[in-house]
Amino acid sequence: MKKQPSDAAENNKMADLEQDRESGTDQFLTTNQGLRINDNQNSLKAGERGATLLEDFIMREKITHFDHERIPERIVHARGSAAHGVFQLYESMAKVTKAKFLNDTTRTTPVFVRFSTVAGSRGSSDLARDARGFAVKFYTDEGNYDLVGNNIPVFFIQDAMKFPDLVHAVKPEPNNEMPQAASAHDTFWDFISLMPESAHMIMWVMSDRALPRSLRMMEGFGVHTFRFINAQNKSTFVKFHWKPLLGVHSVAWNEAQAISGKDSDFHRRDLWEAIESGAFPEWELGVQLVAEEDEHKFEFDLLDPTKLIPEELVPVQRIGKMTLNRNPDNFFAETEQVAFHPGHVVSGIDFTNDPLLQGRLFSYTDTQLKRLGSPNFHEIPINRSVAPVHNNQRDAQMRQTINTGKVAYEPNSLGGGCPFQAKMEDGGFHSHEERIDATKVRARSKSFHDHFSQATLFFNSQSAPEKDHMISALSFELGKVETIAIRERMLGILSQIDKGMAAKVSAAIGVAVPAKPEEPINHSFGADTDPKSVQPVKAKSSVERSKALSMENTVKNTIKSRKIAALISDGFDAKQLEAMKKALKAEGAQLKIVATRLGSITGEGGEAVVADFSFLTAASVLFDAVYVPGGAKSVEALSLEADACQFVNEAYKHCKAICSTGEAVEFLKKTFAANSEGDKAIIFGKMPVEAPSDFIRAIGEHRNWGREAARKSVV
Ligand code: HDD
Repeated sequence: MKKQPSDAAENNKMADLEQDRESGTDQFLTTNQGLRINDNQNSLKAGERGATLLEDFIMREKITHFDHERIPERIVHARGSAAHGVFQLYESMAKVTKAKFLNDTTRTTPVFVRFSTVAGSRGSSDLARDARGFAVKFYTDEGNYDLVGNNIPVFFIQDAMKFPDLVHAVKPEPNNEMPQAASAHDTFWDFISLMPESAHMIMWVMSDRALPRSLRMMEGFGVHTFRFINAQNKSTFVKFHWKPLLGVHSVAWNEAQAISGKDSDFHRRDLWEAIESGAFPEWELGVQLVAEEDEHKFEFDLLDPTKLIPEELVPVQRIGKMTLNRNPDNFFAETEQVAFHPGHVVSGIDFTNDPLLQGRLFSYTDTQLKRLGSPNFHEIPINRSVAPVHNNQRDAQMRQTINTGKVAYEPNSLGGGCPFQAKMEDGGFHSHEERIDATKVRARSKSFHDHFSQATLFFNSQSAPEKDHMISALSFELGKVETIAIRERMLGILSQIDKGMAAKVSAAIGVAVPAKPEEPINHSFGADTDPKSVQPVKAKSSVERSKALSMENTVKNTIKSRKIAALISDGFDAKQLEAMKKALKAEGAQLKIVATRLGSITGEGGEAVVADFSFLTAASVLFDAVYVPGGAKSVEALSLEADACQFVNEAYKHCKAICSTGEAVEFLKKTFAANSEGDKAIIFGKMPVEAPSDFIRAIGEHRNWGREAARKSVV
């Protein structure tokens, strides 16, 4: 284990989780039975040139194990990256929940967090346009608590019954297995165009939220409304949020596509490297609390997972901080085998009747049985609870626990009645006693029928560049749809969200908005239901714009862990380079040298700097900003290098901060960065005084998205 949390109690908990680790160093090679292996190079043969013998139990064991190395990948969220960390509570939430890890500010709770894309296979690119999974396992003293959320606060569908349809529609088309990790194809939009309840979620996945700059710069959401239960068994509704301390930032779509080619592990690498370098990712856990008696005071239903509670109506209270401080040791054992489940709760947290959540409560155990192969998946080290487990479950494939004694039933007298039920005051889980007096039906509540008002709220809350990106994304996705009737139906949906947006997409994809956009529309009802009775309605949203929904309003005052490329060639100005490196390092950012070749590059005064990358091994899409130091010879060489010019042009196109000092201004003049008038993210600086601070401010802004509108007249 590389980094041990300091707290002693926690060390013990972590030690429990570590007990099955095996380093393989300083040890003899053995079979799985512990027999030392003498020759790992040759199979047992009848003579040097003879046939291999069936007797070779060592080779058979090795190959059998290899043959079974792959387990089924997750049907969704197959592509994932994870890390260990800790959660620290700021203030006791005892008033609303009896969950001990949310009561005691002196406790540190270990966590394991897995981020994922949804649609792609395990080997697909990190930069697909997609929602991101954000699943947190809290190893609490009262058992494991899993908060299995996404980086988007709402979902496509309202009822779990539709989940297989949604996933079949978005996955590669079954006849030709295309496209991989992409929603831009007919089956997805066919389904969406017939499911108006997805309108709100579609706005989010067509926004830049679906293209995070880093997993460390994403928000997380529990999506459903859950319940907190306090010691008096009083219930309070709760929505969970994760707020990244680095802010919420995204890349451009064109950039995402290029990153997929240059480094399809971009997010995985970024998370790994940040943790290795000590720049530990941090999020604050936020809660929105709604008193039980206020359940019906909103214009939407709290049980509808296609709705969020605007922060203007219920503020997010930040109650603790999660820090990821340790990379997994073994991807398969930890990241691949971790088994999350929304039904892994602790006393003090309970469910609501959200029909999507209710279905999830079934699905996750079922999927783990298939994927991990046995009901003993809880015994895999990464899934083990740090709270002791005692019950009468026995046997099954791959059982690890060696239960002693003959009592495996309850009630019993031979085992002294053990293990016995826990009273509520001893932490025994007691389901929230909700009064239900209902007719058994297959139906959707009328309170779920407003599909468009929050989609409109989301669109209206975006800045102008964010709206442009959404329109481009929709134009791209629907432009890839071959069936014209699907494009038309989608325009019908979009026009009910925002007519201006629909008109722009319509112009881009060459299909007119249908005259009667509201029909045909809703397919989320049974065959005997009168369609008119279930058509979407549009509620009046009590909030017209919500600040929290736009990334424009996020944290923009830090460049911690950002990567900046310095373009150099022989003859660069070493003093300027050093000054910039120092200034960026002081702010927690890294300056990486990208040069005309790898190896040692010589400065004007004979100084030597080793290149981190060459123009062959790097690309501007892998960096947050570009700096070009002076030095006449270096600048001349860069000016003649098409890749160097392209590096800057791409950074310009993706609205990044670009800075030159000394003679490098001449190089920038040969690129689009020459269009710097009024562009605060293009800095022609004098070193060492002004350039770093202006540059640092510009990088902190993340991007100058306003450049795109200006660029249209230039590029
Ligand atoms: Fe799910 C995995 C999040 C709806 C069925 N889901 C999975 C993961 C995340 C989510 C983050 C990956 C966990 C990991 O890293 O291992 N899922 C969500 C959210 C949803 C949601 C936020 C809606 C609010 N999911 C949902 C429904 C169903 C499922 C309605 C089925 C009825 N989800 C699964 C699954 C997966 C899964 C098939 C695949 C692998 C796994 O569970 O362990 O059971």
